[in-house]
Amino acid sequence: MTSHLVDTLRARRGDASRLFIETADGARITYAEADRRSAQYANALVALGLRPGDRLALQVEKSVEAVFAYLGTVRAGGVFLPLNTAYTPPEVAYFLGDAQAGVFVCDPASEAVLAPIARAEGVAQVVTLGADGQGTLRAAADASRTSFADVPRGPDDLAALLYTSGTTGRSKGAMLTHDNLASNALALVDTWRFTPDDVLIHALPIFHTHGLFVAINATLAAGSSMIFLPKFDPERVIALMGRASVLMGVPTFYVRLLKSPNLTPEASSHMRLFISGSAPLLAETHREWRMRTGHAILERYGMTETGMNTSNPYEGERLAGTVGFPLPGVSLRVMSPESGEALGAGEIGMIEVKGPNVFKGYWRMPEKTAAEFHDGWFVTGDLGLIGPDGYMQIVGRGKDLVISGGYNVYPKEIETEIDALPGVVESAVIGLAHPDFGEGVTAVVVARPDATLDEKAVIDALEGRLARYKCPKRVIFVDDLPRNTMGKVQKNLLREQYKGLYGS
Ligand code: MLC
Ligand code: AMP
Repeated sequence: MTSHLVDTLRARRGDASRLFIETADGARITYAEADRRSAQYANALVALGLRPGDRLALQVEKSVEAVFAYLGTVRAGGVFLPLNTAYTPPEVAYFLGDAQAGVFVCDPASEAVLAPIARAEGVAQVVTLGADGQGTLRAAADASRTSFADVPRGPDDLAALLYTSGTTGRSKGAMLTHDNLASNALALVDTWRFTPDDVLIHALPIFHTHGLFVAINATLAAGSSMIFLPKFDPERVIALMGRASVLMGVPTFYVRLLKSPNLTPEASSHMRLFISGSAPLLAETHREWRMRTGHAILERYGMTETGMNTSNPYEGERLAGTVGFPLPGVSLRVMSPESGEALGAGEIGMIEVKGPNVFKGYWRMPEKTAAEFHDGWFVTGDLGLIGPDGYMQIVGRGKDLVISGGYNVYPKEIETEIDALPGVVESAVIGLAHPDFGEGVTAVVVARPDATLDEKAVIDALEGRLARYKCPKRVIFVDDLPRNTMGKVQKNLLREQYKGLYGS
């Protein structure tokens, strides 16, 4: 047995002297170099004590070294646990403790704050990696051998643990196996017709499924290359289109690109594919993009727990407002919440998924895992329908979730923090249409009559406790929250009442 994911990603790539990554400052890394560098990281991690199955948590800025750390972890048989750089120290402490991470990699600038926290959570080794690619982990890798015998791992062994917040309680770690990632990468390469000649503009963060597995694993599996940008910058992306072929983005990317006068048919004529996902792409954005560039954006649908589930067709019509068809090997059904029966075409219900892409369960949460599976199908929490033509549409969410710029924000987590503030009676957090982020996190707060709270005080109080993107963009004060006869807050009424708040 060898490493299932590593072997799958290598199987079709061909000539190792081909380019894998070009960085923003022009460095060019071949596949052969990536093999050597990831071997050095694997050796360094083993020397640090990482054993097969151990979790390596990492909260670092985007860099090629972080990609090597990902590949090195998997080659060493470890479980990769990337953390959003926006997470605050209390949030990081929870993930490290819950995952029982053996190694934590952080930015050198955060080491003084995070190393004691990590040690208090039982992490044995804390090493660093900065945005410039330097740090103690890098130094250890540089001093290590450039060859490594990949630790044998089978299809069902864990390769990654990705945390996703929940509608109740704390975040859950989604256990992703080697085959979850491998099968999804191959399905995407085939569906999107990736070839070794493709050049992907990589402008997404690499701590979530989209930028890490969809973008990087598909590139590796196809033996193609990517231009690796530290962050999304619309003008830079447009300037690169002349020598790239694919862009993967969240809807906010497309909304911001459309604002540039430099987005023209000529600027985008070298590109063959624009892909959008992680949040709903407005049909209006799809239409506008087609008018401005001549390209139809290909929208797909996925989740942390499942990787990618559906995609609009590469050939054939990419229908605005739909997420297309199940990927090869993946099955979807739409279930009636009342009868629990599968619904027919056009009927709205809960989307459930089955396939090699579906995760193994939530880390150390067997009850939560059991509650989210229904006869072996994973219950997504998304509401949708399958049209008569087979295209799937997502029409809403059965889960209380706001998606802002492609990041998930669970209202319960924000409400808990707001409710704990002095002077707050209760709160309801909702998502309202936002012209840039798709949805804007908005807090509706009932304050005690004697409280002197204002909008800024609430937002400032959340800073340091919650990642910035989770903080409300606006706070509205009300006397009471609307409730139904069961006493449940009627968020739909609040969303209706404040729908124009962000002016879209
Ligand atoms: C940044 N900010 C956000 C935000 N991103 N606020 C709300 N929602 C967001 N998504 C805030 C910051 O906290 C900061 O606030 C201010 O905006 C500027 O920060 P920035 O870092 O300069 O932001 P910017 O670079 O403009 O980032 C916006 C963005 C980024 C859209 C480019 O959020 C992004 O890359 N999103 C992609 C998310 C993603 O990869 N999702 C995939 C999840 S996987 P302040 O107050 O401090 O000034 C998944 C499965 C699937 O969902 O199907 O793919
Ligand atoms: P995450 O937990 O970050 O992986 O987010 C997954 C959720 O993002 C899904 O359950 C959907 O609600 C949403 N999502 C992803 N892609 C799309 C899409 N194309 N359209 C609508 N919602 C999407």
